[in-house]
Amino acid sequence: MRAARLSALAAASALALASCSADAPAESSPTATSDTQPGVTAGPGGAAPSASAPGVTTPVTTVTVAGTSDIATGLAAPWEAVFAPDGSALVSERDAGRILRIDGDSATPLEGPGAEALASAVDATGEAGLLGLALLPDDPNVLYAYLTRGDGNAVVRMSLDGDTLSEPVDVVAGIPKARNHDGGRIAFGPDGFLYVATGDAAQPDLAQDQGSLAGKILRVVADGSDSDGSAAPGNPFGDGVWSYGHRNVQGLAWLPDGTMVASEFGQSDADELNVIEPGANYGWPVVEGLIGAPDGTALGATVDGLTYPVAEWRPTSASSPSGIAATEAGVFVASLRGEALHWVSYVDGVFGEPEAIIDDLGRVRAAVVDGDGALHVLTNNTDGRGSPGDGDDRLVRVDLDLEG
Ligand SMILES: [Ca+2]
Repeated sequence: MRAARLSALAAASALALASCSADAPAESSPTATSDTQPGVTAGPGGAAPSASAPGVTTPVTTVTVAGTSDIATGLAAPWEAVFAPDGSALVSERDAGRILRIDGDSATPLEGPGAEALASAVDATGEAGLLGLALLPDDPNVLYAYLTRGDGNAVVRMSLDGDTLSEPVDVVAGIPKARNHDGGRIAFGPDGFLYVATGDAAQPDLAQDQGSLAGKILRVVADGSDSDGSAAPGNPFGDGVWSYGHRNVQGLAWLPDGTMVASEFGQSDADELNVIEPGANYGWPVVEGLIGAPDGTALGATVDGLTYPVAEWRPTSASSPSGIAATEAGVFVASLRGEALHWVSYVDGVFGEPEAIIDDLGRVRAAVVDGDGALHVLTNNTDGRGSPGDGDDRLVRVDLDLEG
């Protein structure tokens, strides 16, 4: 076994970041812009050595956390972070309907007609609000957002000129909403189409209803044109649906071999990590995890038309998974009630048992990889369900040791 550790430079950098943020109380942190939101501070960011440094031995069989460092603190109910090519991060704040740009030491709210429209339209009750974000891969000045509005959940598109958002245009509207189970993650797949994770809107039978957008993963055209939101070519049913039978999906990612994975909240007995295949039925509300499956059903199997998860957590207090990231090291899962970052190995196409590699950040909402391959997480302790600590909520860089 060969250890593929981060370079000495990376380790030194992580230590420097950690000591710097520890030494810099919020009120004395530099603020680069006059409209930087008080209370939100951004720590040292900038170019960072990759966590997936060349020379990593794959498959990765052991992952440990070498260190963590705050990139931004003082966030209010953050839900998603996406990284722009310039290294800055856009972070959605669920309840305010606000998007912040974290860039070096500054945390600047986006402004303009789009920002005003999001803040006024957002219907943030329970788990609903401004949720997922995605930048168009071919043009990072085009931003997609998933939000709960009066008329349901919707995906909208805006253009981004500096920190100014244009008026939103609907991409997908009419996704059933509820106080809970709103899905909300959006992500571009390696095929260039936009995948949209929805929830069952607390109406479980909608997950099996082919005519409803609830309890689905959708796959739609999103290229910044008038075609946005139309069914992507090759979809299994000729409409926007890619997979169904989901209770509440909030994590979407692709492994380096193209395998699509999604996290899913269970009712109370079993949370799920699923491999997503087009047209597959993931079983809700007929089954939850492997519970209800015929005796002997294996993880990842498809039996009697239902596809079962490749990994489970029992009971749901062990995880309650939201965002996920996938790298050559496997899958990283942000766990809310489980108050952890879980890692699921992926070796020769086989997923391992979930393992908590971070358990001291409280609730974790998102796991994201930046343009250099470095893993980041968003904490989720300020939305009323957690116990906020100093600096919460935070965008945290996670440096990993990988062994294979
Ligand atoms: Ca299922």
